[in-house]
Amino acid sequence: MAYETLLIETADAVTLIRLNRPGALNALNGQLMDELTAALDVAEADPGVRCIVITGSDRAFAAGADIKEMAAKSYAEVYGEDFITRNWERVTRCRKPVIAAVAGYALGGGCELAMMCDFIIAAENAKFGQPEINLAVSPGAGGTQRLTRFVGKSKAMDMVLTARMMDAAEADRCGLVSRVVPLAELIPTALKAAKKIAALSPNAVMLTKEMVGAAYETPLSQGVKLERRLFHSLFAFEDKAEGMAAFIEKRPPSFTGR
Ligand code: DAK
Repeated sequence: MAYETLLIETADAVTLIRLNRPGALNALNGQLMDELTAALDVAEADPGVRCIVITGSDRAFAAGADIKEMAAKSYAEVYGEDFITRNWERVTRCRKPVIAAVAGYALGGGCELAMMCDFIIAAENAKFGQPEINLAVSPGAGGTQRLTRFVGKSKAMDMVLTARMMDAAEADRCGLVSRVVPLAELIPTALKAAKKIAALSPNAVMLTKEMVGAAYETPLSQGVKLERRLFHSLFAFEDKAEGMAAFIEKRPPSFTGR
């Protein structure tokens, strides 16, 4: 498929998806979200891809849903076409790990998209915000829920009610991002993390991702029970024997995904 709003490269089992609407600070319009959905479908279906990185430009990860596209939409239209739900949540259904590499603005739907990924690596110039209240709407792609789980009620309320942006240092302090690096090191750092993940046993990676994801959806006792069951299930794969034998034999493991 030819993409008009994305730039995509795959190397070393990692697909790097770059949001690419430079004239609109990567505002997330219907075409971009359709293409992102298609690109994630392709990466998920390709057994040669083990990890995905989503990034934007140095100036903007994404400045939100496309306001110019949304402005003319009526209630009947957004409800009728299942606006947002239809094509915004593919990343939350990825079984393979997805890293957001964020430089510049990650606002509104851009912040929500980053939070849908498994973890966020931020450049020092990153700015996160949910400024929808300025437009007399609210976050609509999970922002009130995921941001609150990441940063707690007080900061989430502050951000969604005042539209205040959080810089990378504050995002690091409050756990919204996993690490902050100089802008020039953002993509190399994200790709290094992705390649490390891609070299591991894919079943262990996907099941471990599922376990951490469950921490957001289940009470502790249920989450721990799920973890135990999935941990046991990892013993069914040949990769478990290989990983442990390689350690004992003091050699690098060779994982097959079986
Ligand atoms: N949409 C469309 N165009 C945008 C845009 C956006 N979100 N953000 C920036 N642009 C465009 C600007 O219009 C400008 O285009 P031209 O005028 O050159 O044609 C170009 O990008 C450069 O922007 P600026 O000239 O404004 O650049 P500055 O450096 O001066 O300012 C800024 C950067 C990021 C502070 C500013 O552009 C800005 O405040 N942008 C809007 C940020 C924002 O409000 N984002 C939240 C969008 S609302 C829903 C689900 C989800 C949502 C809503 C409903 N439902 C389920 C119903 C989500 C909503 C949102 O995300």
